[in-house]
Amino acid sequence: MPNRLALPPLYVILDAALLPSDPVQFTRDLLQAGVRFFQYRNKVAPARELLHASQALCITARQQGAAFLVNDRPDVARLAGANGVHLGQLDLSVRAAREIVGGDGLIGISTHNLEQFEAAIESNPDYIAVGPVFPTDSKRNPDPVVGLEFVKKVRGLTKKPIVAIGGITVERAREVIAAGADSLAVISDILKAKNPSARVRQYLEILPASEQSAEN
Ligand code: TZP
Ligand code: MG
Repeated sequence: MPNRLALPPLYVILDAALLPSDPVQFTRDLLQAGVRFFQYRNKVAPARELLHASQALCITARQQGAAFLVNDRPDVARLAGANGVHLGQLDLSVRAAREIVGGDGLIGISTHNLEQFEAAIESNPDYIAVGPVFPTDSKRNPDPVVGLEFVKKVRGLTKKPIVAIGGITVERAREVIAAGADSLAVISDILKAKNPSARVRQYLEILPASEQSAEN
């Protein structure tokens, strides 16, 4: 696994359900617009297909110096040469994933309530995601909305980078950062935009330029 990378303020999730017919070109366009952190999320592809797609997108992202994570699957992340993996509550544990992606692999974990957040701190991932912060249509059976108050609350519990996810839009970006998130994970507001690159540029104008180290 390649080196640990800093966690940029915009984290784009390439959700296969919303990607256009040429996902590599789409990724290139977003890289050109300034995205430096990607996750590939594909909830339906068989492992082989998942690996194939991950490899293609990973090469594209990393050629431009961006980080690339695979959702759910540390094995696929490692085989694809990704920077790491994003885990959900039902995926392999952080400890198990660490055995697969190695000490230099980035590991993020999703949390949806205080208990999960506290357990996540103990498991020592590289970042902790919280959400859904707002209602979302991009996840099947989403957990209850946690709201900005939850982001504020958990901000006080750790120095680890916090990624906010769920219903994030350009219009809401400032308040989510103000609540304490280091990075905003976005699917639909960018992937469903008429002009995704322009939408990315809007985020980057608003978001702090400074990067948060993923090693904290
Ligand atoms: N986990 C919590 S909310 C969510 C995931 C994967 C979906 C976020 O998508 P969107 O379209 O940015 O609300
Ligand atoms: Mg998962």
